[in-house]
Amino acid sequence: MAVAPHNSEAEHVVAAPTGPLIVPAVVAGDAQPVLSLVIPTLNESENITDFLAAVRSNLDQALPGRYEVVVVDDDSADRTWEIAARLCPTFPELRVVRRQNEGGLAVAVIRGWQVARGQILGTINADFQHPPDVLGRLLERRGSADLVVATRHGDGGGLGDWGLARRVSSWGAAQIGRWLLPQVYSRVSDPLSGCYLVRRQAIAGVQLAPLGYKSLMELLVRGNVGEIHECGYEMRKRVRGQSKVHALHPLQYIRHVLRLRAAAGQRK
Ligand SMILES: Nc1nc2c(ncn2[C@@H]2O[C@H](COP(=O)(O)OP(=O)(O)O)[C@@H](O)[C@H]2O)c(=O)[nH]1
Ligand SMILES: [Mg+2]
Repeated sequence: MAVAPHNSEAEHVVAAPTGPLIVPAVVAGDAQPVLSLVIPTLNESENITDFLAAVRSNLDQALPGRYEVVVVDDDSADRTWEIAARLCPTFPELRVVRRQNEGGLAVAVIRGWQVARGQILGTINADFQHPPDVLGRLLERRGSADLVVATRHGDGGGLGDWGLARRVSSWGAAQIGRWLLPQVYSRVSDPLSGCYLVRRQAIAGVQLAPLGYKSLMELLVRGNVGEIHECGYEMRKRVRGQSKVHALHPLQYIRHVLRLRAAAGQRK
């Protein structure tokens, strides 16, 4: 009789949820961490081990024993998911989702929250552009808010040493957003941020439908987000690996903003 090979990485990898993009209000089971932090990844083999170590040391200080980290990897060719899964036996708070039938950064984040068990849901990039120590500051700033956003535009925030092209495209994206979604920009200084914490109840049960990179705008339009706090951070330059932004992303962003504008009109 053939014996299946023992594959310890595979044991720790969870399949991505499918179906509607709805975060459940109620979490089954006994394991109920306070915070579930989702880290979306695509070909981050050069960053993932060090980044998870940095997240771990920050969260071990801020919320010892009361958090989980969920890596949502899009079946990366460089096997980021496998590298992350190898850390699971020594990092019990870590879970790894391998997503094989779907793409898109914003959707990846929501898929992670669908398997998350915490009452506070969060996300941060894996490339160190958001400094991992922002996590402790976000938790401190949260207070009674539904949402706390790491922002480049205020309170010690900044773009670091971003190149001119990136500054211009980021400025352009913000101008389009300000024009088409003024109600979002009046509430948050940086709705394009990819690092924030949101209370599960503020988005539970809501059908989400983001396109492309930006998940926060989606929550601000479709969710039931009340009080919002912000926390400034200086965005760093990516040192290892490559940005996955490509030529089609600006178009996808505009389509997403237009879709949200229509959704916001219907909610009025
Ligand atoms: N799961 C998933 N993660 C992604 C995808 N695109 C980018 N990422 C991750 O999202 C984060 C931000 O992506 P990045 O390419 O650095 O965007 P940039 O900072 O705007 O250049 C990183 O952790 C990436 O690995 C995607 O399509 N799926
Ligand atoms: Mg990046």
